[in-house]
Amino acid sequence: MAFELPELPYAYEALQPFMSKETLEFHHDKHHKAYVDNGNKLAVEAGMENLSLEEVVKQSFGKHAGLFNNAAQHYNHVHFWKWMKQGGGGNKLPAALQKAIDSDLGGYDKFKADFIAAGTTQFGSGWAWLSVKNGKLEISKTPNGENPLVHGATPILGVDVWEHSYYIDYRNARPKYLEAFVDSLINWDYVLERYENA
Ligand code: MN3
Repeated sequence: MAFELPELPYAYEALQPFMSKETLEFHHDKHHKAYVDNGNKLAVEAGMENLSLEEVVKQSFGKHAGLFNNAAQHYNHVHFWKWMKQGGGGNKLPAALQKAIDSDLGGYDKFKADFIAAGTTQFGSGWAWLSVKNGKLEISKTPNGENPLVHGATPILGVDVWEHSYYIDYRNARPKYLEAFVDSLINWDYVLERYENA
């Protein structure tokens, strides 16, 4: 089925001052749209236009680099918009998530430090992730559009560390962007929904 650019689930101004209207206009309207348009063309060329998005991501990995890059980035961004909300972030987590982070990742403070470190140490473009693998939470990082789906895990939270995600608002200060994402933007309700369905 054809990929479609979803509407943002909030107004372009909603995430200010942590993520500006200008960043969301470029990031959603230009970057994400390009992944959708290119992905649709390349899916037809690869004969994968009738597969679900997840199947395109998994089946193109390592085989069709152009299609994989665009389809995976479409998948990543569909969820990235929903992983943020106005008034989000911080350490008031839904109980089930708090429990899993305590038992699998050593508590919220360690989760926060390790998640930010994953994003900070991803050299060049990529993503930092919180995923469920074999029933347990894990933190990881991936280059470019790659995501945990192709490593047998289900991503329940991800943060985009491509420069287009933070350069307008934070210039080169990627750690400050990651700190703001964790403290003020994460939509823990959507993380919980992904966790319960993982
Ligand atoms: Mn992006």
